[in-house]
This record gives sequence, C-alpha cells and structure tokens, in this order.
Amino acid sequence: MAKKVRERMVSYATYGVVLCLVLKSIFSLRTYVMLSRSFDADEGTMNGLKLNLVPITEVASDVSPLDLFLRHAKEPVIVKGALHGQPLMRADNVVEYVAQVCRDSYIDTVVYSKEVSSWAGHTDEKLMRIKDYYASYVKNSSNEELRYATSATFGMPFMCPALQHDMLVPGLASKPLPTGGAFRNYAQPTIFMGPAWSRSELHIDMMLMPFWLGVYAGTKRFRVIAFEDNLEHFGVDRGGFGSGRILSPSGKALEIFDPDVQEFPELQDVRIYEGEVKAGDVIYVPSGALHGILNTEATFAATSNSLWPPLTSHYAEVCTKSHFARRCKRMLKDTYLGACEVDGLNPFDDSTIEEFTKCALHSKANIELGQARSYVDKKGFRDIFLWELFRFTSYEDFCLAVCSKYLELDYTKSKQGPEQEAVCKRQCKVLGSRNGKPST
Ligand SMILES: O=C(O)CCC(=O)C(=O)O
Repeated sequence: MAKKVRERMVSYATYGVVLCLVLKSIFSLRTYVMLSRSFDADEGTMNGLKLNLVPITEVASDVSPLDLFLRHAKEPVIVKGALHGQPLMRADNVVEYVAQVCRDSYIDTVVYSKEVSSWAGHTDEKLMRIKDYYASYVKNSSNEELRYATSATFGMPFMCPALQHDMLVPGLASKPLPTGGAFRNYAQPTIFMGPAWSRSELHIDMMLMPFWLGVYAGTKRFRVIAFEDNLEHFGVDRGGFGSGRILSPSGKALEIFDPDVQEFPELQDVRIYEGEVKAGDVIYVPSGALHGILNTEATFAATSNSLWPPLTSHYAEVCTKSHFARRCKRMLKDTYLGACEVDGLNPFDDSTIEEFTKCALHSKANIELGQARSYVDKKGFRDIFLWELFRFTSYEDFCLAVCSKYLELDYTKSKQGPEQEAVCKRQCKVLGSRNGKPST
C-alpha cells in the first residue's frame, strides 16, 4: 500500500507544487465526519426488476473543500447543515418570507410533462409576480396544478437582489475558478421554489458544469447518474450529453423517478445515486452528471454552476470524453483564460487530457484567481455575500451594476423586463440586517 502511494506521488511530481500539495492532502487522514447514509438500498424494485440505487454519501459541514472536491470529485455528496449559519435559515416560514421580500419580482413558472424534450421536462412557461405565484401555487395547497417556479429568465441577482442579505454563497463554494473567463455568471444563482411533488426530471447542466445547490426549506429527493455510468451504459448518442433526456431505441425519454425498466434494461446496471437534501443542507453534483429532483415537500433552494480548482482534472476528462458536448470546450479554454491548448484534446488518447490538466493546474487562473493554495492551506472558506464573490466593494454597487448589466444584455426583450428593472433598482436601496457587511 505504502509503495503504491509512493509510486503515485512520484508520477505526479512533475505536476509541480500545486498538484503535489493537493496529493499530500488526498493521502492525509480524513478530518471530517462521514455520516450514516440515509437511504435503504433494498428499496427500488420496478416491475420486478431491481434498480441499482446507491445512497448519496453524506458528510458533516466541517468537510474541507479540498477533500470534498478531490476525494469525492465523481460522486454527488450531501453536506449536512452547511447553511445553518445563514440568516435565511432563521425565518419561521422561509417560502413565505421569500414571497414577501421578493413580492413584486417576476419569476418563471413551469409545469412538468413527460412528453416534452425541454430542460428537465419543464413546459408551459409563464412569468408571474412571486407574491401571486406563492398565493396560488404554494400557500393554496388545494391547487392541483403542480406549478414550479425558477428564476431562469432573470436570474436571482437581477430578479430579487435584496435576497442576497439573507442567502449567502456557502463557504465550501466560495472560491471558484473564473467560470468561462468571467468573474461570475450574473444570471446565477438560480432559485427554485415550489409545492410538494413539483419536479425537475433528468437533465444535464450547461457546459457539463458541476454545481452546488442549497436547500433552505423543505426536502428535495435527488437521483443522480454519474458521467462515467452514463458514458458506459448509454454512450454519447442517447441524448444524455445533449438535452439530458436519455432516449430508448423507441424514442421514449427516461423518467428517473418513474423509470420504465422494460424500455431501459440498462438501468439494472447503472448506479443511481439517491438521497434526500433537507433544509440546511448543500449538495455537490459533479461535472457531467445527469440529475433529477423531486420535491417531497414544499421547498425553496438556490443553486449555481461553478468550477473549483480541485475539479480541474475531472472536468477536463468529462468534457473531452463527452466529445465536447454542450459547448464545454469553449468553457475549458475560457476558464483557464486561454492558457492551455484545447484543440489537441482527444477522447481516445488520455495523454492529451493529462497534458491539458497539467497546464491548467499551473495556470494563473487556477493558482491566483481560483486561489488553489487556499484549498491546500484550508484557509479562508466562509459564507460570503454575492457582491464579494463578484469582487465588488459593496452590495449597492454590485446591485446597480447588475440592474444595468441586464439592460446591456437586452434582457428587456421580455415584456416584463422594464418593470423588473425597476424592481431591481428599488431593491438596491434595501440593506439587510447586517447592512451589507461581510460575515466574519
Ligand atoms: O431543484 C431543482 O428542481 C433543479 C435544480 C437543478 O437541477 C439545476 O439547477 O440544475
């Protein structure tokens, strides 16, 4: 065992200081607590055929980001209680509180249909004011239409900036790479709120990016198929790396919460990670993973796609082996600020992926902007405000920049754009209980 470790250390030595430090940490003892797993894997029989359900690993919130992203890079992980220090967790009724703070903001609302091939099976989009959505579809539990709300059109920073005082970026996600070359995506985080049994069916995220999702109220059941299983059992031609809807030979889409195992016999072999993400928890979902979400209670959640330095190698591998699905090649290039050649990446030649990874790990983007060193030192991870993540000096400056950014990007094409812009600007004057001061 010790010999193996030594050999691996030696073969990676050429990766330079950053990678060596990272490896040192891989082989160090776990410092965080692995909690018991929440799911009984004996459940999950469909039409007499057994699904291969695997409980999602749960860890305590003292997990170091390096352990999380490196040791568990390829599997989803639930970090229990990671949101417990956040102001929003103190609201008596989180969903009602959000509906109150964001009352005039416009949010997209959708219903689920198994017949459509759109993202997550969402269809029948209507922009609604949050207060009206909440009254009709969340508070009114006798409404049979399961209408789900998500800030897809406007994104939370423009849609309801005042929420930033209560809803921070979790510490473990607070040091991302300059995603796509820019400091952050102004359209994220995305928020999701909805009644029990609303859902997002199986899909894959833009540019095959990994993400964090924090649940502030209610419970979400996740089912996740890792990139590696998707590739092995469904391959690149079954839709899984495009829309994320896996198709059977007869053209039927796989519904992960109601799977037809006759149509998809592969499901007996595919590992389906399953876990409940409860209020206060954060889930990490890896690059290129298919995932479906079923809200088993009324929920409120926030999520962002981000890449973190320790995921460099896995993301490069996923992007290349998917044959560069979902424009991820562009993402690879831009994230490392063009420092590393992407045209030589070859899905059939692992050495090209290793070369790229070596270069990316040494890049300025990874070391300086992604703050790779702080992962090794385990320093400086704390819940931060969005304006800090975007490297602004105050909430108000960031807020006003976002409100105008949307004008620039011509989001006013949407009929409600001008009204939403006015809501955005009004909220820039709203300061939270800590007056926009960073937490310590
Ligand atoms: O919570 C949800 O319904 C969907 C979240 C998600 O899968 C995503 O943002 O990619």
